[in-house]
Amino acid sequence: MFRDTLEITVVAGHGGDGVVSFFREKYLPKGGPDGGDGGRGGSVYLRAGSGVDSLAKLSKRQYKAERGQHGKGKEMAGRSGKDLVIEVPLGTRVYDAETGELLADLVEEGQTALVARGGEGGYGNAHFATATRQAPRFALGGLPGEKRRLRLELRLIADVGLVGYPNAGKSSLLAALTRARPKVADYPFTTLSPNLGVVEEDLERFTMADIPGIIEGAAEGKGLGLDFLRHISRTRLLLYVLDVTQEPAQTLQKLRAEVGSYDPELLRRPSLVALNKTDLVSREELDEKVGELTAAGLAVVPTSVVSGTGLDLLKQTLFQLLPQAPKPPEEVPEHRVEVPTLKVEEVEEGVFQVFSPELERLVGRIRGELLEAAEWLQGEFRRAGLEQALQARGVRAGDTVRIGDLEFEYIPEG
Ligand SMILES: Nc1nc2c(ncn2[C@@H]2O[C@H](COP(=O)(O)OP(=O)(O)OP(=O)(O)O)[C@@H](O)[C@H]2O)c(=O)[nH]1
Ligand SMILES: [Mg+2]
Repeated sequence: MFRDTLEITVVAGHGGDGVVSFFREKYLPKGGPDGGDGGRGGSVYLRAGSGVDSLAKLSKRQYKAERGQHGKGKEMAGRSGKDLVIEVPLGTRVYDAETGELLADLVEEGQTALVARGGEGGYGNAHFATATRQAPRFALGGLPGEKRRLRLELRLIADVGLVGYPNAGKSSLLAALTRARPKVADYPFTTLSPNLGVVEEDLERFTMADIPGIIEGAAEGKGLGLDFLRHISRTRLLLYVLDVTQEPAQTLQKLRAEVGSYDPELLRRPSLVALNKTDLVSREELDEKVGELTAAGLAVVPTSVVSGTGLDLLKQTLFQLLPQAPKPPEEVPEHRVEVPTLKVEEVEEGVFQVFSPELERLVGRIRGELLEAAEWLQGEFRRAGLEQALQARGVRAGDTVRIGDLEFEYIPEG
């Protein structure tokens, strides 16, 4: 089965907690703090590999990376969670399913995207020991891993895309020019999913994609429709395959109308016509049809897969045209930037609440004695710019400041 769109949920591992622990040994009543850090949670990655040819193998709805282990005494850090790498086909685009944002476009072998970052592990109490704070009875909890719903969309990557009505001989051409063996049969919609082949000559090569036949209304979803037009959107050259016995000039016009209503840019892409099944018409009829098509402004190569005529010329023409064909335009994934926000509001007279997801989360991560962590937290608050924010809001010495569960009296620096 071929699948070209899919939604999955990826969940990175939770970070392990740091622990509160003190060194203990016989005859040594009071040892120093030795609580180890928690391990980082595993992240989830998508990696493009040519061994995967469809999204169908991704059968699970949810993919979860391992969590990080908690720290232990004797300053033993918890083990990090294993990363999870999901293999996807070349040409997979990755969108955030909720926002629609393009996160990655995996077009090269081995290209990898981080789609859910593992949660950071927390510090054990050993981390917080200083000359003046020799026995901290607090540690930091691990952070949750990122969770995201993804929409995956496969767009084949090929140099040449075969476009034509059903039964025109697209799959036959692919089979004649490459080692691919797509199904060929004398009825429309034989091809239900795209096929890729490689055309080779000496050291040169290009790839060719055969997609299901396109009919009028495809751009609005008729026939196998839109889904497959997407696959030609990344080809450098469109090869229109026309059956010489089926009104080729009109057919070309209708095909181009469909392609253009899907994406007008595709009409400006380098194109060529293979006028196929020439074994079925007389020399005169062929000349007449070629004349009509040439008038439409596209170069025409008459071919017959049955007799083999024109196949070599078609191949040579494609080799000639391709170097000039530009790479199709790429949408560049937007860069995600997180801006930390920090707001201070006076909730009652002399009492100020700090709204900052970053700082609230930090306070929420404290394990053990919250008050003992206050001094260390102050350093973190300073780095986050809390001092300036409080002063800007007019907080004065002696006022009460609240962040999450923590409440303290404000004493200006210095
Ligand atoms: N006489 C003749 N028949 C051909 C030629 N090329 C293909 N055919 C026949 O035309 C029929 C359709 O060929 P396919 O290659 O399956 O056509 P297609 O365009 O891939 O069709 P869909 O996958 O349905 O869109 C088959 O019976 C082929 O044998 C040709 O050059 N001459
Ligand atoms: Mg076919």
